[in-house]
Amino acid sequence: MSCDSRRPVSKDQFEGTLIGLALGDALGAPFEGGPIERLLWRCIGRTADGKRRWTDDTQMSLDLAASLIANGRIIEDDIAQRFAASYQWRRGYGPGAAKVLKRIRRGMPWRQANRSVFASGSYGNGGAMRAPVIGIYYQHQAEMLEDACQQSAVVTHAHVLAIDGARLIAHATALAVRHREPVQIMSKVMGLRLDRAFERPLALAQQWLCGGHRPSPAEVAKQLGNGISAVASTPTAVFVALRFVHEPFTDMVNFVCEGGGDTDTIAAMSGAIWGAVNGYSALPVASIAQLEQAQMIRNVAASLFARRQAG
Ligand code: AR6
Ligand code: MG
Repeated sequence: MSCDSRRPVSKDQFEGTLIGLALGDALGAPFEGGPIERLLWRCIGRTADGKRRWTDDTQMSLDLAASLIANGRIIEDDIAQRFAASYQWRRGYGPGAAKVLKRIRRGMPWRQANRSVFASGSYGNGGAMRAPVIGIYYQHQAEMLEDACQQSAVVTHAHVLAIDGARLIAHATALAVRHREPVQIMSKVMGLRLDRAFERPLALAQQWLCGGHRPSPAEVAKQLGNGISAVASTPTAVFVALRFVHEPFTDMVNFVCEGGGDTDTIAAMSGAIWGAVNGYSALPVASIAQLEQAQMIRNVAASLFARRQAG
């Protein structure tokens, strides 16, 4: 394996990020939540032709990518309209996010809708799960990346912890594009100024990575979290991605699924980071063949890459 180096971003990495995200989402979805959620997904988790369906994580990432392709930058009103238009209950949106999107669709301004369910806004991981798109698009522009994270999250997730979760995932993805070494990526992540709630899980993740400790899925879930909040899932996703970055993608997803909880979103975020490092060409071909609309997602990634290259 090469040592750390700055690499020009490639189309393969854009495709790896988006397909990695969608694959993690679709492979993790059958394991999310408790018995009722799992039973429901057994009924609706396949397309008519037997492909594995993805959930809101991928849908919102595709909407965000489409908005960037159309506008070249983040325009909150446009993102809000795209998110609302794409909403479908069967994609498994969080309960608060579902209400926000339905209200926007009915005409409520997003600036009102995003605080209409929780006065402080949602602290769920819904803003973070789409943040790899921001990370890869703005990977060389740290200031623009910061603004874009805030703008793309706040439309549905106004809470400071949700926005910081989006910043963590976007920066981790951006760093993954340029560096291959987990310990170096982690040390740069530690330099981000995030809310104090992220300090303990990130410090532990760094300690594990630097010390070569290989925690079990249960230990990761217990110590770093496996929940639907940004704090209880984004450090977990970063740790898992870096722990498995030089190992097979499928092993990483199986690890997340064994840890339980919000498996689809944790696997989506770690899948995107893994894909940013290793590219599309390293992803498992057999799993891609089973993925809903894989070619369409790949095309979106290629268009986003072209938009980025065009400046
Ligand atoms: N106060 C109290 N509870 C809250 C607050 C708050 N400020 N914010 C969030 N919650 P939501 P998401 C709780 O609905 O983040 C899907 O499967 C509340 O119980 O905004 O978009 C996605 O794929 C709320 O319903 O959803 C993700 O995996 C819940 O946190 C996951 O759900 C989630 O916030 C979260 O998606
Ligand atoms: Mg999810």
